[in-house]
Order: sequence, then C-alpha cells, then structure tokens
Amino acid sequence: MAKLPRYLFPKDYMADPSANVFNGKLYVYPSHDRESGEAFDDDGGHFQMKDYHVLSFNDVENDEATDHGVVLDVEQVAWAEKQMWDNDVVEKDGKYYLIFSAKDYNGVFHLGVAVADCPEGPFVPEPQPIRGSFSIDPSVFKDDDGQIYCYFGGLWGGQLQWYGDNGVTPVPGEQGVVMGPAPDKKTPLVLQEGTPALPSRVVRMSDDVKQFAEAPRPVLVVDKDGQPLKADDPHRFFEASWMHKYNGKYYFSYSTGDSHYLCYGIGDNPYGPFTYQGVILDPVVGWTTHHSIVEFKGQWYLFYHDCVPSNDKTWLRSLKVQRLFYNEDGTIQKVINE
Ligand code: FUB
Repeated sequence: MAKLPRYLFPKDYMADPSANVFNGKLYVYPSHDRESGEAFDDDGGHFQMKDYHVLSFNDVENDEATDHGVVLDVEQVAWAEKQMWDNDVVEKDGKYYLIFSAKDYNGVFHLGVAVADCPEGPFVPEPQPIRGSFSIDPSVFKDDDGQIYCYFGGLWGGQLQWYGDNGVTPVPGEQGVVMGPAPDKKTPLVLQEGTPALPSRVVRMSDDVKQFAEAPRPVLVVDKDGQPLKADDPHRFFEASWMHKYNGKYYFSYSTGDSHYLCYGIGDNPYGPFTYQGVILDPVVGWTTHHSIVEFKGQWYLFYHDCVPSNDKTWLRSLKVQRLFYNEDGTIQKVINE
C-alpha cells in the first residue's frame, strides 16, 4: 500500500482541488497559485490566479499527475478581470461544464461557466457570468436523478457577507463577530455574537447547466437540536463547500476559514438542513484549508492543500491526497495529515 498523504503535483503550486471521476479516470480541477507580488490582506488580495490547469490520474496513490496544461485563461473570459479562484466540473450528456469564480471589472465576484467536449478541456467560456450569481467557491454535484446542484459562497474576501441571508445581515459596526469588510473595503461588517452563522448557498442548475434554475437557498448546518450553528462557533461555515453522497445520505462539508478546520454535516436531501457531525481535518500549514471528497476504485479520498513546500507562504499552496474512512454509523473518521 502506498504511503499517504502525498503531494499530487510537486512541480507547481496549486490549491482548492475539486476531484471528480469521469470515464474511469480521476480528474483534479485546482486553482493555480502564483507569486504575484500582491501583499497579504484579509480580503485575499494575494490570491491573484490567472488560469486553470487540469490534472488526471489512472492511479491516484502511485502515478504522477498528467498535466493537461492551461484549459482556461482569464484573458478568454470577457466579463472577468482577475482572481480566478476555486472551480469544479460536472458532466451532462457528454459535455463538461466548468463552473468557476472570478472578479469582474468592478471588483465583484461572480460565477462563470465554460464548456468542453472532454474532461481534459480546453473549456470555452460563456460571455457573461451566471445571472444572479455572487461570491466564490462553486462546487457542482450531480444527484442520482440527474439534477445538478451548485453549492457556493465564501466570507471576507469571498464577499458572501455583502448579501446577508435568512434575515441575518451583517451591519457596519465595531462590536460582535467580524464577517469581513463592507463593499467600501473600510468598515468591518459584524454580526452580534449568538446570531446564526451566514450560510453557504445551494441552487439547482438549469437544464443547459449555464444558469441558475431557481433562487439560491441558504444551506443550514444545524446542531443536534436543529438550531443553526452560530456566527461565533469555530465550526461554522466560512467557504469551500463540497457535497458528496454516501449510503444514500448527503454529506455537506466546508472550511471554517479563520478557525481553519474542515467540517461536515449530514442531511437527507441536497438542500439540507445538514446536522453537524464534526471535524474532518485539523488545521494545516497555511491560512486556507479547502478540499473535496470522492470515491475512486473502491477507496474514498480527501483532496486538500497545505503550504509546507512553500514554507508557509499562504498564497503558494500544494495539492495533497489522503485516504478517508467511514465509521459503521456513517460518520467520517478524522483524516490525519502527517
Ligand atoms: O484560492 C482562493 C481562495 O482560498 C479559495 O476560493 C478559498 O476557498 C481559499 O482556499
């Protein structure tokens, strides 16, 4: 048995791995980190990614990655100026849809779609972002009935706090839980301690996978009493949504951002609510933690990143993989990043 975890692509800095199995091969769709010279800030201004690569594996435990090169560049996307952040790919009727987040020329994040004839790309972008889309970190999940759902959202630099939700809208101020800067980039937005956390969003995609088919809904992560996790709970949602299904149950997992965990909840349908279960991965080296979970050739895996190879430069991250196991009751055993 190979020794895991291992770095998936030591030749370059990549992050935010979205792993998917297509046609019997494993494909990883990462962000492509680079040294841009931008200073670190709480808005993620140091993440100045310009393009996406696709990596593929026949054997993810032993094989070197096949790098399919640049499959989409920000220069090709008419509406996007910069910061090509997390992306994910879903297949429908033999076409592959890459959903990605990027900033427009007004500094506002949206989600875009680009289409390919095969999972390796290249991907051809739509001229406009998805209507009504906002924030970052899309992940796309195809349910057994063929319906496709997009989970998205991220706080602070990901701008989710600009949109509020569920009657819970941060306000400019000084007391409480800081949710990130207001659009003026000066005033911190805060929620009072004890109010529900701002949720991720989920939306069903249109039949052509190029638009939302409905208004995005909040993804509630609730405790065992059915109460939403609170804004000051270190296990509440921050960014990096991922959905997978195991034994007929829906597993919603996410990053807690400023407390640096990967956590998850379990639900009975794609919209939730999801009952909080626990931590999948403790904090890694680097500020961000971001993941995906997939079964490949009979083994479940956690894909993630850390900043060990760059000596903790948080904008230069490296892709990793580790095996993931379930307990008999369907809960996930904590993954050890040794
Ligand atoms: O890669 C840029 C951002 O860092 C992602 O969108 C977040 O999830 C975090 O990993």
